[in-house]
Amino acid sequence: MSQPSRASPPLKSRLEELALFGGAPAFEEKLHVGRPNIGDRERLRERLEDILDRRWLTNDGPYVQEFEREIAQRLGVRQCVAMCNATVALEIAIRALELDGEVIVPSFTHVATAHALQWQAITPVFCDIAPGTHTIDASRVEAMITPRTTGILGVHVWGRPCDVEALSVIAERRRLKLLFDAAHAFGCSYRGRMLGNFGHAEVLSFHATKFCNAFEGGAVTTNDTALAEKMRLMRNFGFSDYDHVSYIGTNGKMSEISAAMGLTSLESLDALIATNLRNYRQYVRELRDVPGIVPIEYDERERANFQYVVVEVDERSTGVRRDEIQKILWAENVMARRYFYPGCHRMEPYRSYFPHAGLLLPDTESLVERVLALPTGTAVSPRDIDAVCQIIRLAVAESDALRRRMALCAAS
Ligand code: T4K
Repeated sequence: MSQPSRASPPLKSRLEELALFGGAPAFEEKLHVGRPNIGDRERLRERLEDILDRRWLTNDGPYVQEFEREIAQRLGVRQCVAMCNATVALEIAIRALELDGEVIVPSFTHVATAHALQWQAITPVFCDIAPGTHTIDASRVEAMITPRTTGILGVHVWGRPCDVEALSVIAERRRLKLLFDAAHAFGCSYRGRMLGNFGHAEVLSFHATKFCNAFEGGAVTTNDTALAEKMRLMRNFGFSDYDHVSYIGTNGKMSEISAAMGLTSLESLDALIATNLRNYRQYVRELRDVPGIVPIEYDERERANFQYVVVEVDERSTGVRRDEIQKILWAENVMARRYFYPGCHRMEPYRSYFPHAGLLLPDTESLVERVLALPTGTAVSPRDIDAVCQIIRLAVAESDALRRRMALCAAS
């Protein structure tokens, strides 16, 4: 796998050196949170030649079928239905499960989760998160159920599993469908079993920025074979045979080139996870003693892909706000991200539909002000991480002087 061959970024030790105050940016090029991991280029080229030779470019081609078999086998799940991306995969799973009316979903997620419901005129009912987990608070789900509720859509944010057991119990007792957005969670487990096996179905993403990418791609996994068959038809306009349509459908097909990239990524999976883990551990080590900067933890008993390095910024201890740290980092070309600010409920159309939703989402509203995702993946070197952490350390150590300078800059 390709490693960056850039010059080492400087380690800054004085406020004057920060780019925000006139210093040269630590990075000449933007350091992104999730640049695509590129696997074995030669294997990808070979597969591309195969595709061209076969002249079979999409529509359930041989590489798509191989990709589906590989995913299903790795997850120990009966069925994997590959799709063009996770958003369409969510939409198809939602329709195949016949969700309707209202579905309970966290607001702390990518807006794709809520949109996949609203796109089909289903109302997303936003539930708060359990603060330490960043995932939907199962103990608050029941209070959100109304006669119109047909399902629960949990999200395994950062690849850390939701409280699957509690949600399954509620779904069963209240006769609701249970779907998981596992866009972040390929390669992660819950109580030793791979995510992708739970609820009625789970949805994976293989987008370019995901640690295992297919350029664009997604999949629905399920142990329900009839449901999988229905989704296979739905992703192909509902065609069950030439000239015969069984369901309303769409075009959710994965192309052969995406499957080729997906298969190539899968061959590097262990190395990708090892790189993510190395990066995560370095961040944890280097930020351990910085007051108020708290990296999220991954349960050591579970399998994880470590594709996100996320810190919570506690302003009371850092003396500097999350947004100020982000501003400093962006000036250095470190494109740290505030995922999932400001929460789906504060994005359109939801903020207009439910202007008071935030009243029921205190932990989400607090979390969106604190999280910051930091660059990781194979495009980020240990020296890059050194430089990023040094900038954060400097900002916190000099927080008073920093804020004074920032205020002066804003005033001038
Ligand atoms: N559910 C959840 C919980 C999700 O997080 C997501 C997507 C979905 C559903 C929907 O999955 P898909 O339909 O996409 O399969 C990125 C991804 O685009 C998005 O897929 C992902 N979640 C989200 C967490 O991260 P952004 O807002 O960061 O923007 P984007 O894609 O421009 O990428 C970030 C940075 O990476 C860019 O600033 C530049 C760099 N980049 C990006 C691409 C695409 C590259 O260097 N090369 C590239 O090819 O959303």
